[in-house]
Amino acid sequence: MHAIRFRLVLNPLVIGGLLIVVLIGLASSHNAVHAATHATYTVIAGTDTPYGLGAMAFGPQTVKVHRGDTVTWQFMGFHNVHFAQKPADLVVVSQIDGKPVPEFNPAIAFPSMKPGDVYKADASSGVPLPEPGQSPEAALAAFTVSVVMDVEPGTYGYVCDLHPGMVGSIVVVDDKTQIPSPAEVAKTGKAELEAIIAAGDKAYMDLLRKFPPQAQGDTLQVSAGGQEGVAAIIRFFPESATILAGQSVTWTVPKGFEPHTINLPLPKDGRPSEFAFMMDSNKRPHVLPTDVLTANAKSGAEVSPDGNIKSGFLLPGQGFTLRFTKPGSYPYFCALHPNMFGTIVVLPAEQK
Ligand SMILES: [Cu+2]
Repeated sequence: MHAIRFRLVLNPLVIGGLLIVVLIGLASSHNAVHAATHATYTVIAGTDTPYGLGAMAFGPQTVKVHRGDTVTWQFMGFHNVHFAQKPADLVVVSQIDGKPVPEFNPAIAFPSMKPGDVYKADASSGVPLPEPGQSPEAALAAFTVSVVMDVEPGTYGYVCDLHPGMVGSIVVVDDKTQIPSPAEVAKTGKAELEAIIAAGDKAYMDLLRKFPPQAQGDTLQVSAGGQEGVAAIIRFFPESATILAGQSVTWTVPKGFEPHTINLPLPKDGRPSEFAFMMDSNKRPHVLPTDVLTANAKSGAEVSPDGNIKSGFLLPGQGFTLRFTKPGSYPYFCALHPNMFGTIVVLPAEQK
């Protein structure tokens, strides 16, 4: 497998894409043929805007189908589909070649179903990973997940493992029950997601007002991301700010879906990979976090003269504080989210 040479860049979830392609290529016959009477319903998985706001929801959240109908997911953001009641752990510690190693959960990274399979409890779709040279957008567009609901009438819940709280359900009803058409379902799904984005837009403005770019007292408060219901905003508020030498910055990750990191300085040669792909001696694939996700500083630390700080994973609800004693400009980034940047400008203490 020459694929093991690639190190994947981009998003934390941009992992093992190569393998997925290989697996799907090997396994899938793409020959799900259904009776003409069976309908196909499309559910939209998330919606990401170019300005960092995303809807962490399936639209529509609930879709009714008849037995034998197909449900297809159209991915408009980085998500997966897992037929389970609760999400799997994102990172697990595995024995790899006799050593305990934290790795991106293979149950999430790699698919256990292929397009056109009949529903099976606990099956999961894998994640929409770019192949080398492919853009994340192209990877999303090419990512196909569909399932034939040839199962007893009832409610079948599913989750996105990447965004705990992002849940959907498929209700299978008997043939006599009238249900909305695929076109109506598509319209409902779009409207549900638009409403989430609209609420997120409003929250975005509120965050700009709520987090001014100066310290209050001796500490500048920065919101690492924003959250409004199931809308997530992948930006720092404020993105740039000015403090005085000796003051601190506290980043807080709002309760919600998205973890972040605080890393400084900016990398010299492009974005570092946050995960690396490897094969163990049994030829099993693994996706391992790299050094950029490994903490080298504790909250409360003073920024060293070379300014090399890595917070490690900051989970929703967690905070991280740094004290800046030396004047200068300190750009930083989140190692999990491309385009998530901020800058702290530190002025000498006597001036403002
Ligand atoms: Cu982030």
